[in-house]
Amino acid sequence: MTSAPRNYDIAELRRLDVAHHLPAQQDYKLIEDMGGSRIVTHADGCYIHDGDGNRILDGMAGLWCVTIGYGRDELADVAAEQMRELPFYNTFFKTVTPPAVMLATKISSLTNDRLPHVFFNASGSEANDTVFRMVRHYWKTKGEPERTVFISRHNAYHGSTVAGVSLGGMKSMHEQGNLPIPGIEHVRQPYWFNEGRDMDPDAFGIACAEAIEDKILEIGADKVAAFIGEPIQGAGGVIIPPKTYWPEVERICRKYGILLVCDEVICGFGRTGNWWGHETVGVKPDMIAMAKGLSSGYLPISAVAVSKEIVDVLKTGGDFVHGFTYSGHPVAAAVALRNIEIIQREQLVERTRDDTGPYLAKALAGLADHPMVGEVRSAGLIGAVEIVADKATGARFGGAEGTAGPTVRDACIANGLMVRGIRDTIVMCPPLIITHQQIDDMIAIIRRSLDECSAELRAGEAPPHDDTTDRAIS
Ligand code: PXG
Repeated sequence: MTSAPRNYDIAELRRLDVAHHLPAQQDYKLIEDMGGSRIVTHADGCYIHDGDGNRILDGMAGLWCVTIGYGRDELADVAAEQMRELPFYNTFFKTVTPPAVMLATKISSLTNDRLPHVFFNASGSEANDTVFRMVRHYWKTKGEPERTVFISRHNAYHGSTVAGVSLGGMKSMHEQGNLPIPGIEHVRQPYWFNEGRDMDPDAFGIACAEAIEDKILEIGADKVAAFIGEPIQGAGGVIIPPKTYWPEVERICRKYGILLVCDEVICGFGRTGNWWGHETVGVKPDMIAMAKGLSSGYLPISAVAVSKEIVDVLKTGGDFVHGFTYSGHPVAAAVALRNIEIIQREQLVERTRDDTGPYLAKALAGLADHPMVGEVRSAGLIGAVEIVADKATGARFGGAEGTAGPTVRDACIANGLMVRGIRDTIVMCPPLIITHQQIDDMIAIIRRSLDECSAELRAGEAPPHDDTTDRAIS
């Protein structure tokens, strides 16, 4: 149950928002010109409510995270209980709390104990910072200190900290703050619709994997520490690689003895119809980063799960001097644990795999005949619609990759659906509790919004850019 909305003074909150609050990844001047951000006041199930009285179907599960939907009393109760019993204790003083141990054990079991050791942090970015430091420390401890280089992909998203941005491949983020830091190399992304339509998808997948091998040979295999990738790129535009890609990536990593790291921050916890995105794409990583769906966003928590082989080496290296105040936070861990129990109890992974995922794929396929739709794609409950000016050639509005996505996204929001617009793509990632009817509503709103934007897009009006990753073309 969602508590009744409080009697907020929305106009005053918007004024104070402009005066004092700096939002994430935004153009502050744009927010000022808008007179402040939309104030989201409360939410239930798959819907968010704003201060203007709009009820919006949340096709983004918050920010790719509210897997079990909003308004779960059970999680509020668990948090309150844990706060009363023990609101905080750290994992620095040879100490730990029961929820942290139990959650680590649960995460290990979700990997079938293939990745039995778990390190906690508070965000996806911190998880990837942990990956970065742990991998380099591993190789040094193992006696191969030269192995320091990470290979990642253009248009990957791995977070907003210095290591996260650097591992990521968002050009607009690199341009701010002289990033990436040294020792990170980016290779092409497996984005068939944009970069490979002149090739058979399977051959394109192999070619993209070969780019990794070429890069390894260029750097020198003995200097490469790890390859990191999202099984499906989320913020980059829900890029689902051809099925040949990941197995070939794994083969190449194994051939050169390079660690394989999957960033499961979006793909984990059932999103793609399996517990892990790496299962969906068919590889066995040495390390995974997770966040978002770990707690369904109810509290900030992230984790890195690590193989026995890596931890055995770390055990020979003394202190690994890495960790955060909130590593293994007991309240966040207790909430995450119960969140996972709910996912299991309600069989949301199986439902995504067998029911709602295929239903979304079918519903999206029904959009494919739209004159402005170049491609639809999905895996489980993550999907994308490519917006094109010319269906036959795939040409974009304005003649080059642009911003049709944010334009159509704005229309979707006005029509009662929250989605993301990334360049010329509409992406969706609804809560895993979404129903068939809500999926139908989502697709109907996207169709209607495409129709409504058709004239504007054909007239070539420049739509506003109001979102950093929307701009991230690299
Ligand atoms: N890895 C992946 C794959 C992510 O999607 C992070 C790491 C970083 O997590 P934190 O918790 O530090 O934000 C993410 C986060 C977007 C968007 O534009 C996506 C994310 C964050 C902000 C915006 O869709 N994903």
